[in-house]
Amino acid sequence: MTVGGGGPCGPECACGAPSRSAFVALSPTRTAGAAGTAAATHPIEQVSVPAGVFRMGDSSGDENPGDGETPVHEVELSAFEIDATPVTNDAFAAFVDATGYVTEAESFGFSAVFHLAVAADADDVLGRPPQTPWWVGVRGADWRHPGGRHSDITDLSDHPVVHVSHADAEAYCSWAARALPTEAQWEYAARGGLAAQKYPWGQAEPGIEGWAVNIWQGDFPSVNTQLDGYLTTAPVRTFAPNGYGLWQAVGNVWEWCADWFDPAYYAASPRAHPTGPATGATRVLRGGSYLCHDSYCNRYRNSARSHNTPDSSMGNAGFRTVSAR
Ligand SMILES: [Ca+2]
Ligand SMILES: [Cu+2]
Repeated sequence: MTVGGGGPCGPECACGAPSRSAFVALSPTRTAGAAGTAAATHPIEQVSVPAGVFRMGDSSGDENPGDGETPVHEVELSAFEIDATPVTNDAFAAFVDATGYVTEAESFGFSAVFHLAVAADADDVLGRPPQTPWWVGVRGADWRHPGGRHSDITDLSDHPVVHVSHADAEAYCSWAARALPTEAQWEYAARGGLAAQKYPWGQAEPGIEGWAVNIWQGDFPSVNTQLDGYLTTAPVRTFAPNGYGLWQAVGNVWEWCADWFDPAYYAASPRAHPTGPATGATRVLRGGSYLCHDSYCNRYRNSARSHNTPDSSMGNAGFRTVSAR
């Protein structure tokens, strides 16, 4: 279900933030970023996903109109290694310490923060896009300051890094000699060896037997009862891993994939090793986030898709990596 759903819609229909351009009229001038090079150690545990064939897409009838979760189609993949968890703040700090990399949120001077997570002075609040007033453009929000200037990551070292753009994620991957997963790799890994199931753990709805995923409980976007324990991000090893050893493939934070987004892609996707459309305007995001709620954004499912421009960043999106192709 989507608010005002029923037709094709952009990322504003999902719980991802609006694209950076929605805030840009309100933003200061961008300053140049910089990246050096240094020998990398990718400090995230990896798990093996065996070669195989799976049925990609939504077979449960939960597809969001316009997201392109169908047709279900067979995909064949070679074996690969994928991070057991999203890249953490600690891991991203190692990358930044080694290279001096400046993220896009830092160079643009702002990022998108969920309204209940803002920790900034009023004059750092750039405004709220009218379609999604729960997203606030906050000057000074970046990966080290997830709520704005008055926040930090002192107690969040094992939380997923957020406020990283697709370009930032690719820069990390270059340093780490890794790659972003293709969308097909991501979904195959999220399924954890189970066929045609809605969630990484199977078909059971979250909350039936305890909360197994960090999403939203209560009335979105104002009242979060936090039955799962978390208003925003949770440590990356919260709850339980799936059959391949991936933690929190769904919920917690959206994860950037390598592919360009096209809702029509599945109808023409090659069977072997699909890598997405040749070009596009937005990049794929997978897995949903702590803002997903059945009444608003049910994208905490294996097959759910979202997307945003490669320069966009927000407090509920990060990434995990795979072995370089
Ligand atoms: Ca939660
Ligand atoms: Cu969502």
